[in-house]
Amino acid sequence: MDSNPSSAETAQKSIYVSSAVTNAAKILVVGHFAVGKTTFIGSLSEITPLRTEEKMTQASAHVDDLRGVTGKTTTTVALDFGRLTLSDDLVLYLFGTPGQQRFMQLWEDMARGALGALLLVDPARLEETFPVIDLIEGYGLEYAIAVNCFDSAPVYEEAEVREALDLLPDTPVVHCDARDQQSSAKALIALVRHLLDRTS
Ligand SMILES: Nc1nc2c(ncn2[C@@H]2O[C@H](COP(=O)(O)OP(=O)(O)O)[C@@H](O)[C@H]2O)c(=O)[nH]1
Ligand SMILES: [Mg+2]
Repeated sequence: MDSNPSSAETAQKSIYVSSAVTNAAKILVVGHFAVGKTTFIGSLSEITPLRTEEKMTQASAHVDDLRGVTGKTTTTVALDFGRLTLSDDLVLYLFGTPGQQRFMQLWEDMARGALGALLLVDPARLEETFPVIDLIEGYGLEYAIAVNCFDSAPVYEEAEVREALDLLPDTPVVHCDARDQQSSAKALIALVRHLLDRTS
């Protein structure tokens, strides 16, 4: 085997999945509108994420609720997709799945074969998380909570989030900044650890 790969080969390494990878897992990144799903996948994906963002217009004013949301000019019209190699033999495929009611059919497809879901939560809009929890539980998916720490949002301790969302004691709750790669990775690792615990 060539132990000295050419620069072209090195450049391609990050585009293609290594041939050593024997395990691939599908993980959903879910949450309500404007909670940071697209941002999260964008900061973690080693490939240019597939995004299906469109500019929001007046026509969507009654569809996507912008109350309490600042600086958002686009909305996801289908899904986000990214990839993250966790170890020599394990790659994660990240599917950002919108929480809005109009995406129910998409959930049907996305949930199939998924190992689990990372549920992003905006501490300023905790109540918007309930319909998404219903969906996750309805599809029987294991999940972990990642509280996305928006600058102006109230800061809740883990126990407060747990109580407000009525979580089971073993559901992991972590705080993250979806714009930050390391912080997002920590949140994803909390989910993966939880999934491993449940399967071992
Ligand atoms: N301050 C802050 N802003 C964020 C964070 N995550 C996302 N945003 C911003 O919040 C808005 C909504 O994020 P987006 O990823 O589009 O949400 P999505 O609808 O769930 O995909 C965008 O303007 C992001 O730049 C975060 O952790 N902190
Ligand atoms: Mg989005």
